[in-house]
Amino acid sequence: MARSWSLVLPFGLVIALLFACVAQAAVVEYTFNVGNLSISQLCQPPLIITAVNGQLPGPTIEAREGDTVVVRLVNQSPYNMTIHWHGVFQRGTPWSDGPAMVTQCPVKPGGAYTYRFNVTGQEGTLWWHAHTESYLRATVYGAIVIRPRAGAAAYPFPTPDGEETVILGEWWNANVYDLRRNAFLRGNPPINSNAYTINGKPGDFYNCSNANQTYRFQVRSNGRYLLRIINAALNTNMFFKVAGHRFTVVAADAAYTAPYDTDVVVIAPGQTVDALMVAGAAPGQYYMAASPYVSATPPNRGPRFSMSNATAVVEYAGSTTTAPPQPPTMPPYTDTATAFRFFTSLKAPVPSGAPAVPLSVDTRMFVTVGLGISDCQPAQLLCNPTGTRTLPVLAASMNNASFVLPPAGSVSMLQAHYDADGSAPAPSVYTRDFPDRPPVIFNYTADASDIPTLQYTTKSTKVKTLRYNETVEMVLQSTRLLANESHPMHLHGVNFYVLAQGVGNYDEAAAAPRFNLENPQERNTVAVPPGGWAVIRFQANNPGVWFMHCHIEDHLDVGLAMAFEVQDGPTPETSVPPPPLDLPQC
Ligand SMILES: *[C@@H]1O[C@H](CO)[C@@H](O)[C@H](O)[C@H]1NC(C)=O
Ligand SMILES: *[C@@H]1O[C@H](CO)[C@@H](O)[C@H](O)[C@H]1NC(C)=O
Ligand SMILES: *[C@@H]1O[C@H](CO)[C@@H](O)[C@H](O)[C@H]1NC(C)=O
Ligand SMILES: *[C@@H]1O[C@H](CO)[C@@H](O)[C@H](O)[C@H]1NC(C)=O
Ligand SMILES: *[C@@H]1O[C@H](CO)[C@@H](O)[C@H](O)[C@H]1NC(C)=O
Ligand SMILES: *[C@@H]1O[C@H](CO)[C@@H](O)[C@H](O)[C@H]1NC(C)=O
Ligand SMILES: *[C@@H]1O[C@H](CO)[C@@H](O)[C@H](O)[C@H]1NC(C)=O
Ligand SMILES: *[C@@H]1O[C@H](CO)[C@@H](O)[C@H](O)[C@H]1NC(C)=O
Ligand SMILES: *[C@@H]1O[C@H](CO)[C@@H](O)[C@H](O)[C@H]1NC(C)=O
Ligand SMILES: *[C@@H]1O[C@H](CO)[C@@H](O)[C@H](O)[C@H]1NC(C)=O
Ligand SMILES: [Cu+2]
Repeated sequence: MARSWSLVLPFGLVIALLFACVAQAAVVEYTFNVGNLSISQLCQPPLIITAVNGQLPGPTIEAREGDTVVVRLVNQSPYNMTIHWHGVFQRGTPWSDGPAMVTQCPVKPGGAYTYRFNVTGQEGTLWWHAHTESYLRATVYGAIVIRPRAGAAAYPFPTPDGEETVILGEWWNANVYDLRRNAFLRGNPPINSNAYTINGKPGDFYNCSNANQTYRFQVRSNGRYLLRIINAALNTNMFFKVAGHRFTVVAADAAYTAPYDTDVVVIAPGQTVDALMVAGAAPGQYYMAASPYVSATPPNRGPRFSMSNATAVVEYAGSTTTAPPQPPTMPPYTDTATAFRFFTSLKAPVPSGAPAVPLSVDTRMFVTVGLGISDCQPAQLLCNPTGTRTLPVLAASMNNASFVLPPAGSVSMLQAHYDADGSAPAPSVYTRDFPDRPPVIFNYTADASDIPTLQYTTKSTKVKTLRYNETVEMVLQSTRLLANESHPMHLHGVNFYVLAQGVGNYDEAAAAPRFNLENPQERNTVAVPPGGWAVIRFQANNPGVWFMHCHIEDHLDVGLAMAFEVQDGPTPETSVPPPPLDLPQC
């Protein structure tokens, strides 16, 4: 795509016009062929995985703020498929958000659908991934890079000499779809991955020496690099370090932050962190490493994790050293203090003079999040062979509502919302009774592992209905019914401000006076501290149906989700548009 041109005028005068300087928005187009890829990892026999354009990770979408992105998804895989553009607001394009049965029916094998959306009002790193059930996002994911309209020179930090996308992932030596379906049938036992990956490759510590299993990243001595770090892992929070180097965090979830100096980045599933790294060490080779942060206590109650690390190599150009790369010292797997420090240290770049954070709140919600138990679902044949209700299975809930998607073959929630036209009769596939408060008040952070009556939860599809442009404040309170653990809560459709975070039971009288209303971080995914709480605030200025859920796949699968139904505003621009003609039908 031509970004600049030259006008050759008489008298040899050449005037270069930079498109970017006149802030011209472009249309960037991609075709995503989702299909089989045969790949061998960890020295195992080749495995057929589902991938986009034969790549793992899939292609990076590169755009500038204000551009229109058009992606044609062609489903050549054997599975129902959708893609979610994680963190993209989708203002005015709710039918392009992607979660299956929330905003669309899936694209069936052999089908196609074109996603169209603008990336307006956000800059930095986001990512895309499959948003269907059964683990398909383990191999169907990639980066979205949104640069300023005027190019890299317009970053609110020193222009980097280079940029590198660093996508953390998880790898299974198995067909993940079958693996997940079998686990579901047996009552959702967790399944740990065989390796973590950096840009699809596990690195040097996995009992497999194969030159193509380690990602290599070239730097020039004293160069300044922008690392766009994405946690695409299904179930694992990660620590990230580079031996002998420090970082300056400059953005998270495509929102700029005040510069934050650190030697370790902590990143929950769904989150992104942009960090500058100066290659100021002695020329040589250094390991970049990602290791799990296991938030759960007791640890065996959380998603399973493998005690290993993914590595890539940072190599200085021209270095002649033959010494092996130096590894960084990773934090202990259970280092919640380091995670809490990182998560609470990020701030918006400047104290906002204008009231960026909405100060008056229309709706206050207090929402418990956590794991529990439930009855076997009818489809879970292997956990409930006799049809009795005596075998409890793992479940998760928000305010004791354990979310289930509308059944395959019905209609998406957004379609039901659109068809209901904001009036009675109520939409067919959900109810409007998601509670603002927990139905039972209890000591949320007390160990309740021996109180099954509290742990028990039931399945439903409840939404919270909001008027257009309402301001919502939500306290997310972790429960300790089965375990203390961090839940990375992700909201579609808008960003939120993180006003406060803490441990224990939320105490409004103590917390509210200490809210950061000056320069809170803006995010699309907040890691609610284990055994603690987070307070978020957002403006519901995007009509549609927006999923909110834990980004740990094992928790989402068992119901740690809800949805907001945001009603239309007064104008066509503030209303849900008609569905695109090629929107898949169920
Ligand atoms: C893709 O792989 C699956 C096995 O995972 C196989 O059943 C299917 O036939 C393959 N499809 C194509 C188009 O090769
Ligand atoms: C690595 O190389 C082997 C054989 O050389 C190949 O089978 C495999 O697919 C490659 N793996 C990756 C991740 O590129
Ligand atoms: C997307 O951007 C284009 C070009 O600026 C504009 O014409 C269009 O109205 C925008 N679409 C939405 C839904 O805002
Ligand atoms: C490598 O193999 C050894 C011996 O089988 C095993 O103990 C170790 O856990 C393996 N390491 C990884 C990272 O899989
Ligand atoms: C990664 O894990 C291996 C053990 O599996 C350990 O020997 C190595 O030091 C670790 N590397 C880093 C960078 O932490
Ligand atoms: C709630 O439980 C925690 C952890 O067991 C305990 O420290 C705290 O005192 C309890 N709070 C109340 C009000 O009982
Ligand atoms: C959740 O709801 C179920 C079913 O009504 C009830 O048995 C259970 O005690 C409730 N638990 C909590 C924590 O509210
Ligand atoms: C939405 O509400 C905010 C303040 O709460 C106000 O500044 C803004 O103008 C409103 N926007 C619209 C489109 O009504
Ligand atoms: C749960 O977390 C809280 C707050 O971090 C802590 O005080 C408590 O000891 C933890 N409880 C268990 C059982 O791990
Ligand atoms: C795929 O989607 C169709 C229609 O949306 C549905 O009928 C079918 O059951 C789905 N298949 C699977 C394997 O989920
Ligand atoms: Cu979770």
